[in-house]
Amino acid sequence: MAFFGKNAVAFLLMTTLFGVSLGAVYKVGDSAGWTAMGSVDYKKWASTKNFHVGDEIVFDYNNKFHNVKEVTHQDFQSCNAASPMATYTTGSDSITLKNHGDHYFLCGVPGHCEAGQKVDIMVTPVSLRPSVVSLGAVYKVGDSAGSTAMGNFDYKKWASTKNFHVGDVIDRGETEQISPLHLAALR
Ligand SMILES: [Cu+2]
Repeated sequence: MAFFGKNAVAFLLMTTLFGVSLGAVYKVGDSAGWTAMGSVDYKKWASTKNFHVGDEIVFDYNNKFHNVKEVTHQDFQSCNAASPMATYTTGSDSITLKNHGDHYFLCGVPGHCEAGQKVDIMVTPVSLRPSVVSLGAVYKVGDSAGSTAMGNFDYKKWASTKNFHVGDVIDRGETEQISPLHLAALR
């Protein structure tokens, strides 16, 4: 019974954490995709978005004519594609945003960056949900029965009455705080 209770709690934690962490997917340039035709103002496009760590951006283009290179700020400014930090060439490149700050992308085909095929993806820190920001609750597994109680305590029912969030503390003899690190470890 006790082991089942722990699993039920872990399962609930995972579903809760995954629910918090689901990232958005943005197609760069929307329906126009990644193009040098001048039909998309990528600066304007990016300015309407609110990128967070864990979000995914997708570059969609014909790879006979374009590519995607992640470059430094300086190379972004000068449209220098000669020393990229990363190069993507599939024509449907999914990139997961892993860090805060600016991520600079341009097309390395001569003339394209100059024609406007460049985008600055600014990733802002994750804004936690109010319920997550609030002081974490402490849940003693099994309440007064404790996690080692044998037999007649319904752990599944106990867990189903709780609403776990990052920052909450699980107490099953030793305490354990739910942190964003758990979240990463669970992925
Ligand atoms: Cu191009």
